[in-house]
Amino acid sequence: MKKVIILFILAHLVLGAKRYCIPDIKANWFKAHEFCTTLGMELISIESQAEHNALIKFIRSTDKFSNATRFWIGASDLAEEGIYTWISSGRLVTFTNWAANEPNNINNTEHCIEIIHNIYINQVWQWNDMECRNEIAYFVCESEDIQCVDNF
Ligand SMILES: [Ca+2]
Ligand SMILES: [Ca+2]
Repeated sequence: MKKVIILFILAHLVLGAKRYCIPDIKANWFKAHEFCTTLGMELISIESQAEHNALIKFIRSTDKFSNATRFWIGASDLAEEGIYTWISSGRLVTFTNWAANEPNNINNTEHCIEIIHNIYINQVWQWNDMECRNEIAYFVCESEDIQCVDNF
């Protein structure tokens, strides 16, 4: 089982105590979370501009994912509409990077967060709330040494 999973990992980065992996599969948000957990990791939480910048730099540096435009991150408002928390820690989302007019919770069905790169509107990566069962995004797993205070 583990050997199979390792073959999926095309992108891998170690940043200080933080380790990022992008599996080469698209999945819905729940399966993404499950997959990260299977690796002993978590769906990524992005809790500062520095971490956001590091992630984008990492994505751009990979051959496989440099042209990808959507990745799940580990935030949702599944528990309470409009209240976003990180699945890895349960903590409230404080740093945010919403795209214009997001989160819009279309049809009251969008509860999971993705980072999107809209190359037609701008060149920046921003957040969007999307329907959790949508399977059109890659996802980023992370792990960290919880004894380390300075991650970057
Ligand atoms: Ca929502
Ligand atoms: Ca949305």
